[in-house]
Amino acid sequence: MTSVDSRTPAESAESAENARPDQPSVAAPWWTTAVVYQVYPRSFADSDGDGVGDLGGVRAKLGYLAELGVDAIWLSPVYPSPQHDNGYDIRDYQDIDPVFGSLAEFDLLLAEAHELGLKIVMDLVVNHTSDEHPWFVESRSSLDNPKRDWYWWRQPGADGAEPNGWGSAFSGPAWTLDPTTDEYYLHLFAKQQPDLNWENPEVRQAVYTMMNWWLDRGVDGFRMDVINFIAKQPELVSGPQAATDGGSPMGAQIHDYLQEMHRAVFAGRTGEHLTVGEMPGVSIDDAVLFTDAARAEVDMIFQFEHVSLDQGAHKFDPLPRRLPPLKQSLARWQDGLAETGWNSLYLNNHDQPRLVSRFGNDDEFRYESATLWALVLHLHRGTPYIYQGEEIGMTNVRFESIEHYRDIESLNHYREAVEQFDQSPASVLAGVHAMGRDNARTPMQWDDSAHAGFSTATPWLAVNPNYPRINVAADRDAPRSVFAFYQRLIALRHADPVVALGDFELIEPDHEQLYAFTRSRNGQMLLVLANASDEPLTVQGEWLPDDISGAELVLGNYRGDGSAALRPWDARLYRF
Ligand code: TEU
Repeated sequence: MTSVDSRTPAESAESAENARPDQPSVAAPWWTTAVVYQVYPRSFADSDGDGVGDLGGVRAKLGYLAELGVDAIWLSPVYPSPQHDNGYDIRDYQDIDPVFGSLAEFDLLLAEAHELGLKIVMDLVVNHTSDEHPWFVESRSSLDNPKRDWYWWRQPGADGAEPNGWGSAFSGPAWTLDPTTDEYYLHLFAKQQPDLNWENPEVRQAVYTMMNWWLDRGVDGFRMDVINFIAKQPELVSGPQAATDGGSPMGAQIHDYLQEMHRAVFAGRTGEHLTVGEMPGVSIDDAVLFTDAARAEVDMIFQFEHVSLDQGAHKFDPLPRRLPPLKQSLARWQDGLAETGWNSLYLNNHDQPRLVSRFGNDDEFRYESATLWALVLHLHRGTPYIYQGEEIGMTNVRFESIEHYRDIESLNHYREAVEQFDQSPASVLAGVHAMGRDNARTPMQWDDSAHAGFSTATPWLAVNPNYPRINVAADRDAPRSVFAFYQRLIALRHADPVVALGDFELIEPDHEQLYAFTRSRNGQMLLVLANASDEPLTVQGEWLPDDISGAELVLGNYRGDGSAALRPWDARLYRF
């Protein structure tokens, strides 16, 4: 977040480069050359031997992250929480859950990270609280409690039914009847995650006060959980049986709320902050508004289009994956935010299956396909996010029974599908194997010792059984190291303005195997050629520069013989 400069990254950089010595120059925002690493603390490193990762574990691994070369760490929630949704259900916004450590330890982490030049970005979960948050405890206690209106309460519909037909993201209705007052409250996620009523100005002020408290403590920004849902569509909360089921709950006031938040929290601050809003279901046009620097809302958003393409009628019923829709989708977002706004770039996070299993070949070509997707993603224009374990090519897990899973979304889905809809347990489990969030949440694989070096105790979620083969120590010793490849990509973004800011152009959008694009700026051009398939591929086309054989191969995932034919999952970056 830069409150002093309201020009687009492109405009700022342009003027910085063209500036004569006698003119003041303004650099592009710091995050145009930055790479962010997401830590999911539960699963990262356990320092006190209770089987759950913690802040001590993050502190112990700061050197590892500095060596990787990232600029900032996004920390998934570490606040006090009953942990129904692994901390995305917060009981107290201004403390640290004892399972993760203490505020004093958080301050140490922050100081040590800053010492190493690493920023810390907190997870801001303010669409909902835990049902154990004192605000909700008060709100539910009586119809005339002063905090009643801090949440969405509605009277039962006809025959005592839910106020409307909206469903929760974690199965079942989005409304739960509270016996204390015989009214329903709204929860877009689990019933232990009641939605805050942002129409109430007291709620908004309480959140801004809390955000300022963290920034004053020294944190460097916020990743904002489902932030576009804080504004609700009117029919969601006051309509009859909603005809909007399956649509987005986002309401039009969202821009007002984000601008107000910016004024109340960021406007007066100097220094380098980051705001990234997680926003399921938004369009490119929406994104331009959210990330237009002149509007002062957020720096960038996480959009979901490219990770929804393989979802059929239901998330757990994946469709066959094809390359053209994926690259065309990402290219549309590149084009849409080229002039105004900024993209964030991700294929993985704590909610998504592992990229090498989803989009690559996690068996025969694990190294090649992990590095192919790394190269492709990091050469797009935007701020790349790396999710823990991605940098060593960690894969999905296939536990043989639902008992081994912990994620509330998968468990609720399994119960509903098997018990209510009579689906076969084996087929439901297959969906969880492919799409379940625990794929991303198995403990970080540090080495081949017991529990993968994550903990000395039995971990809260079992380690992926492939850890003796796939782990940080083995990857770093290997001649072909995924980690080393990420290091080079990160260094490249820091050093090369074409990578950070160059124009993007997709080539051969309909090709089923080839992922090719150029980046260009000030007469320089980079070309990415990638074969996203198990079969060799001969690249042809009028667009292929004549002088390719003489071009500099900046980075590739095979030892180069300079041949024109791309081997399986061959990925190359050329400079002209
Ligand atoms: O996720 C919001 C979201 O829309 C989805 O990605 C969600 O995780 C689900 O998988 C939909 O199928 C955010 C957090 O990232 C997620 O971990 C939380 O569970 C959720 O919000 C509620 O806070």
